Amino acid sequence: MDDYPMDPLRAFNNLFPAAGYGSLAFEDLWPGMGDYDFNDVVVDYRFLTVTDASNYVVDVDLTFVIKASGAYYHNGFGFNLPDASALFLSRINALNVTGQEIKENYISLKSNGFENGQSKPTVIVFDDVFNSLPHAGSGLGVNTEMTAPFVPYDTIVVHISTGTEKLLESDFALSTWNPFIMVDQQRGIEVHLADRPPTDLANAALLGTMDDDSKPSTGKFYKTKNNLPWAIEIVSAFEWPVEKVKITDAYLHFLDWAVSAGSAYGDWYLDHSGYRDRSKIYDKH
Ligand SMILES: [Ca+2]
Ligand SMILES: [Ca+2]
Repeated sequence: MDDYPMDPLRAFNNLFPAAGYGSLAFEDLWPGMGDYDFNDVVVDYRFLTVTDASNYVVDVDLTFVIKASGAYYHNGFGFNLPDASALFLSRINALNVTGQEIKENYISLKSNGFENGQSKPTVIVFDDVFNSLPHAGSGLGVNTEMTAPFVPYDTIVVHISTGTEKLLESDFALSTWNPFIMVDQQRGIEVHLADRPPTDLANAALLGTMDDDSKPSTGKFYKTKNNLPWAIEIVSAFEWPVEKVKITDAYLHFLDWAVSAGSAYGDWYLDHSGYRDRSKIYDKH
C-alpha cells in the first residue's frame, strides 16, 4: 500500500480535497457589496501531504491554479491554519515554506517563509494576482470578459517542508484552512469565507461597517444582514459569472442557498436544469 516503494523516507500520499480540486471565488469591494460578480479572484487548490511509514509528515505541496481576476484592484491571496496544534506552533521555526510569489512591498515574511506578526501559521501565496495573470490589453481584468483574450491559468506550488520535526497531518489541520484575499495591496483589508475570522494583521475596525454585518462576539464574519457572503468555496471547479453580472443572475439558486444560511440548495453550483443562466457564465478556455 506504499505510494513510494523505492523511497525509504516517503510512504503515503494524502490529498485534500480527496478527489480533484477545490475552488474559491472572492468579491473585492468588502465591506461594500460591490457588483457581486464573484470573479474578482478565482483560485483552485489541491493539497498533497506526503507522510512516512510512521505517519509523520515529510512535506506538503499546496497547488494553486489562478484562473481569473475580474478586478481593477491588485489583490493578493493567502491562508492561515487556525487549528494547527500547539506542537506545530512550538516547532514552526524549524519548518520551511517556499514557492510563494511575493514581488511587491507590503508583505513581511519570517526567514522560514511564514508571515510575520501572526499568532496562527500564515502563508501568503501571491501578493498581486496580475503578476500571475498578466492583463491582456483589453477588458477590465483577466478572464472575465468573452470579448477579451484568454490568458492561460497560472499554477503556484507552495512547498512546506518539516525538516526533522515529527508532525502528524492532524498537527497541520489543513482541512480547516482559512483562505483570504488582501485587497489592492492593503495588508489590513482581508476578505474571508463566511464565518471565518480575519487574521491578526487585518484591520478589525472594518468589521461590521457598510454592508458587512460581522459580529465577532457571535462568530458571524464576512456576511451581510441577509447572510450573503463575499467569498465562496466549492468542491468542484467553479464556473464564474462574466464581468459585472451578479452571481445571483448567473446561478439561479445562489440567493436561496445564501439566505437560508446553507440549508437550501447546497448544490446551487451544479449544472442541473434550471440552476444556471449559461449566457452569464464565462466560457473561454
Ligand atoms: Ca466583483
Ligand atoms: Ca469582477
